[in-house]
Amino acid sequence: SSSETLPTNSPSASRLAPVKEAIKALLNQPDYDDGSAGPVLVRLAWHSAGTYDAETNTGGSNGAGMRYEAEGGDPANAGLQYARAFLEPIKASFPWITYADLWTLAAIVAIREMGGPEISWQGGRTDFTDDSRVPPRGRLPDGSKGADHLRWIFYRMGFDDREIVALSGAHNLGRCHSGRSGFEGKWVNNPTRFSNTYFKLLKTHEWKKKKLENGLEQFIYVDEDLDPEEQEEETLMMLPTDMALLEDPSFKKWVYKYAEDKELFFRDFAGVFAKLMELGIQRDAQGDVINQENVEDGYRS
Ligand code: CCH
Repeated sequence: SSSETLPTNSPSASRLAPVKEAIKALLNQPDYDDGSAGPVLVRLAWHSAGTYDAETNTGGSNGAGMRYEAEGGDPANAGLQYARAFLEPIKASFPWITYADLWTLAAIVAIREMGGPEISWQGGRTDFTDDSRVPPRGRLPDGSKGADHLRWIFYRMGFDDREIVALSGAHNLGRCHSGRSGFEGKWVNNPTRFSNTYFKLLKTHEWKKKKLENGLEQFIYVDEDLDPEEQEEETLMMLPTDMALLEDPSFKKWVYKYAEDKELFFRDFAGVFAKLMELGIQRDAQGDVINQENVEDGYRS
């Protein structure tokens, strides 16, 4: 039976199936951004996990601390309230699933639905019941910085250079919003389709530095062959941290490989995103989560 192959505090496949269907059904959001909730759901999961600090074993995808102001109100998490709001009806329909599991599962379902790889996922996360274990602010990356900053942030989580570049490929999805991060625009023309286009564009286009009205600097590409109106619509962007992947030889190598080999990128991304979703979670030999409290009884059925 499934109880022999699945961790006992992770929801069973049959229990998860309708939750996954419900996530798929909410992705199409004609009035939101580029018509999909997918990209912002992926960012929610990433920011929920990307607070991990390996040395102190704090932060990570357990707890769903962004429900509390201490974490949710971090300017780095601006806009992620939309992602959480998209998922509220699902939480209401399936109250047995924890927020921490729902947020990570939603990203995995969304990536697959947007044409990305199948990513393995295990449940069993619990939700904090107060904000006492919410990680300190300042652990998420700052887009205006360079390669040293990327290493500082991602080495802290336990990732290496190849993994940093693979993870950055998530910027195939979604966009920057001037009212959230202060940056503006999308990385690729079809930002709701998961692919390696981000790496191809990073490698081939000529990116020009542009100072925004708010003082932030980003890089843009304008197709000079288009008429002015189309140029406005089709302007693409890169963050300084995205450009840092080109400037640093050990990062650049992987940008070029992923630009040329979509399958390699998909394989690496699937592995590294699964690893990201597991940050801060300890499991025993059976895959049971061992460092969580309050696992609901429902998870054991
Ligand atoms: Fe990112 N990201 N990200 N990012 N990100 C932004 C948007 C998305 C950085 C900065 C930004 C990852 C890594 C980094 C997504 C996934 C990932 C924005 C715009 C900034 C700024 C936010 C806004 O204005 O709404 C920096 C710096 C790094 C350093 O490496 C990683 C890793 C992932 C996932 C694996 C996704 C998806 C978005 C689009 C969100 C949306 O709302 O469309």
